[in-house]
Amino acid sequence: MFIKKVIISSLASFGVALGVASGGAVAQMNHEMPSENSQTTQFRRIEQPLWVKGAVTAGGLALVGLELWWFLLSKPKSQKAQDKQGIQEITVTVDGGYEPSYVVVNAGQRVRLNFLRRDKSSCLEEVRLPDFHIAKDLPLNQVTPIEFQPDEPGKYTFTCGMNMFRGVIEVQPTDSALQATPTTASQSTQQLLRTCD
Ligand SMILES: [Cu+2]
Repeated sequence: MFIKKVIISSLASFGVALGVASGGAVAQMNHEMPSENSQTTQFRRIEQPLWVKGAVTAGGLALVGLELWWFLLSKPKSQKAQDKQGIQEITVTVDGGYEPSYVVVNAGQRVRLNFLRRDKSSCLEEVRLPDFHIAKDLPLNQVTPIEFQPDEPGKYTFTCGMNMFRGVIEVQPTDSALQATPTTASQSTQQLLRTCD
């Protein structure tokens, strides 16, 4: 949300600067050229066609809408790990980031993340789970399983070796009441977004 604030404040300051500049120009015009004739010859108003004004306005509104969608409505796709013989298993594809980048698991049960690295860049050759003291190299086009057991509910991150790409592991409490609520994932995503403020 920091970026959004920067954009909004830069837009606001641009608007203020524009207002001050045009106000100054009007004052100057009135002061130096009292004659209406010279004013019209030197500062002829160029009337823009209506469709140009409309297109510029529509373009601006579309950009504002896109920005709002990007910062407020786009959510990371969350995916729940599947129980396979007592281990919660999920495949995470590593290709220009992590897919899924938001993994939901249950507390108190072993987790196996199968990292499939498709990205050649050295940036993604290592994956780290600092909360579980895990750092592992991912060979290209291979599945590298990483196992750990999360006992405490909460949100844990996994990142590339340089901390540029990241994903989230949400560990849910094992209470059956919480698990049964289908909205839990999206609610917690919103909570996560709020903590970014
Ligand atoms: Cu990196």
